[in-house]
Amino acid sequence: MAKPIYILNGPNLNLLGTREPEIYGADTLRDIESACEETASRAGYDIVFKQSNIEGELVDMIQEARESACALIINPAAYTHTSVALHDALKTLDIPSVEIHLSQPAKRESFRRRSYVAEAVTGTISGFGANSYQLGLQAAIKLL
Ligand code: CA2
Repeated sequence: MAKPIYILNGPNLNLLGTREPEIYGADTLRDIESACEETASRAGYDIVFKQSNIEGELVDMIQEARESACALIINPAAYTHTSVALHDALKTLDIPSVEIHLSQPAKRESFRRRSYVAEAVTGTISGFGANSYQLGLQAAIKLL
């Protein structure tokens, strides 16, 4: 049995579907998880889908993925723009890794233009709403 694909979500993404639908869409994180489960299962993979508001917990999840995952997808949310800890953890991975964003940070405030994560992952997908998760998953699966 193949190892699962880890899909990690950073701070405030547990609030998806409740506020700012014009930026982040109307889907809840649970809706996104279900769609990812379906896409992954069609390709023969299981997923482990997690969310945390705590930077250190996300570091622990990435470290767990080193042993337990075949690929990692991450929406680091606001930590994208601040976290050397996530950058360092992601750099230790020997599996495909994809940074994803619902919105297109490059079109937003200037502080969102810097990603500490982009330099540590295989590739980035952003700006497609909830579909960014599907595209990220497909990109990772292609690499497996
Ligand atoms: O577009 C994305 O996916 C982001 O990672 C979302 C982050 C933001 O800091 C990044 O620049 C881009 C914010 C996630 C906050 O999610 C909320 C969801 C509903 C209501 C309020 C916040």
